[in-house]
Amino acid sequence: MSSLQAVHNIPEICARLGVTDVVLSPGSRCAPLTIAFARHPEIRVRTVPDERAAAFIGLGLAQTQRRAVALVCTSGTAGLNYAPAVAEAYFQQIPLVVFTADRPPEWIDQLDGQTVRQTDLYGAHAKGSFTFPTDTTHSDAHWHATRLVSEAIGLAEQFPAGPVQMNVPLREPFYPKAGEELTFGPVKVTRELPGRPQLPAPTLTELAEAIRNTSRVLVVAGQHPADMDLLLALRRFAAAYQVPVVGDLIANLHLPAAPGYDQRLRPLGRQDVFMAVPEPGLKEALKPELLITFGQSLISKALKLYLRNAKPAHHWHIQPAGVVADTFQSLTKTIRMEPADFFAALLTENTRSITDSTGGSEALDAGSIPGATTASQGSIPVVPTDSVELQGFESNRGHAAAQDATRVAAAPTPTGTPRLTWPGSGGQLNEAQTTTKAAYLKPWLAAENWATGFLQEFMQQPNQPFNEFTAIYQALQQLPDHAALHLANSMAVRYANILGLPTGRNIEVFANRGTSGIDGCNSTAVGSALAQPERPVVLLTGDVAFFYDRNAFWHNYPTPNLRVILLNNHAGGIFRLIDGPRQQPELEEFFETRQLLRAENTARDFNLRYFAVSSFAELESALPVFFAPESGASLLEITTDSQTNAEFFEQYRAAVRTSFSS
Ligand SMILES: Cc1ncc(C[n+]2csc(CCOP(=O)(O)OP(=O)(O)O)c2C)c(N)n1
Repeated sequence: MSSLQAVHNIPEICARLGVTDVVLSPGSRCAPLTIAFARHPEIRVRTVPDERAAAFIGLGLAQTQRRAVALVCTSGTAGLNYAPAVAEAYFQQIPLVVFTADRPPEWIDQLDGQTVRQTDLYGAHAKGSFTFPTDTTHSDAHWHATRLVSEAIGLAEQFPAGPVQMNVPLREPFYPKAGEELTFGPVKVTRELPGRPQLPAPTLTELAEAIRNTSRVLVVAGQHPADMDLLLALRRFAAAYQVPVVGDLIANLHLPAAPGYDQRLRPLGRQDVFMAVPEPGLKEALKPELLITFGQSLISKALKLYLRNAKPAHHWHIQPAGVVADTFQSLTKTIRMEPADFFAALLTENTRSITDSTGGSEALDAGSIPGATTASQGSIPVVPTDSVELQGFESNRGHAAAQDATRVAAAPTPTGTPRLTWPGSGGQLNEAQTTTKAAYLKPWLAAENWATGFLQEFMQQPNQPFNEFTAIYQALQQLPDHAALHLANSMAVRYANILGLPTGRNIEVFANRGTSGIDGCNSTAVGSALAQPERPVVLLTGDVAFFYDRNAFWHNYPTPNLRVILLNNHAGGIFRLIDGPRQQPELEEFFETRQLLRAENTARDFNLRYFAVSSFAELESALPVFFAPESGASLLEITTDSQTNAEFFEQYRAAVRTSFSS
């Protein structure tokens, strides 16, 4: 088989294995790949000239589609420009199959043009690196070539998903001769059928027993894509075992778990606020004995440091495969399951022990509840969603004990006896267990309530100077339902994690927190917008991150659903907000890198509808028009002063301290 035909088979294998999208960047050496992908009837091809932007756009597509996206570039530095997105994909576990065209091996290091050393180009930041055979005339070489493409896609998608490189050395001619027919004929593919690991029943029983018998059990979620099975299982688990669950915004635990599901059962998310309270009594009351985690990184530095210092006696991390980080230096067990399966399995286990003791069974067919099915579970205990309630959020009864124990007393918030109740499946815990669990749950719920009330009051105070923290608060309140919210590094994602989202909205949150780079935030959001044209995609970004990645918009694909909110304080404002750089004389020139750019020209260049605001009144009138579907791809530039932002944020931090202790 000719080399050109072997390359022509690549998109056919991709299509057979479910890859639907490829992002190409132009070049000569990659021409056979470009032509093959461009001509394939089942693959959507887009071309983006800047490879760094192209790779992040591919990442945004793959993140949304939750399947591998292919990238194609020419030889030389083109592939090196993929590196930031490849690293992000590696740490955020997003499947990318990266085809880098190359010179044939005999021409490497021979002073030929556009040549670098492309074998294993991404080193430790790719899950694997393959070399496509240069000569495919022998039938074994043909078999090898097709096999490798299947393997690369399988490896990229296998948990933990990630980027895989396929280096493709190509000899001239790159273009089919007149009359030469290249076909998308039948190809042999090898399909991966992923499994979901399970623990043996006695092990699950032991773990459930340990959770029941430990008074202070805390669940903390790191970055995790939205997963309805997980949300439902986790909320039921929390109710059944009476444990607090804490998640950063990027853990996506704030989403409604199922249509009509009671929002009061949502996990806690205001940890950035209450963990900043310098109150030893509160910190003591929140200390876990057993910490259960899943997902990837945390945004909340305060929570991370707290848990590191707290040194829980036991830390279990739930992750089906791959390297597990000992983030809190306390790791004692790695649980090789999908988090959704783990929490669902413990509910089954939990019910089994109740059933054993009461002789009755509460288990129903999980399939009858929206969102309740998981691939592996049989039946789980369920109750009608509208009968689930979280007592204590509404009433004011019995708060005195919590006040004494934790000094959450000062909280101007709804109070009461915090107890998660789940009519119909109560009684899993015996009385003593219920009492100790409630005593630990109480300060967590009270702290969350306090923080929620505090934020509401603080953010709505009159006579504020125009500042980005409050501007973001106002913008978040008006996000369209069902939006995909992309949060750029670094203050955008941090501010949003403090503020949270309005309750009951179906807003999925994304951020490049694998490597926390500012270099591809626009492009990732563009990829997300291209992947789901029917859904509003909103990017919240700072000015340095925005101007860094302007080439995200340099292509010919419309994104009418994209809304970019640019917080322009003419500087890397974060450096004025964090201790260290803000005290140094080098702050303005070397950390903030003050710049005078405005986005109006960028908006004009890339055909984005442009809105500019520099007061609360302007913001208020711009937001509804900006978010309106008919506005099309739009950019809202919110101009603030970084000094004012820093002062206002400092006021907020001081208020967190003083409001709590007053
Ligand atoms: C590729 C990359 N270079 C540098 C950094 C370090 N860095 C983190 S935040 C930041 C400034 C971001 O400024 P801006 O986009 O205005 O947002 P904000 O200051 O509000 O966070 C920089 C340079 C990074 N995270 N990634």
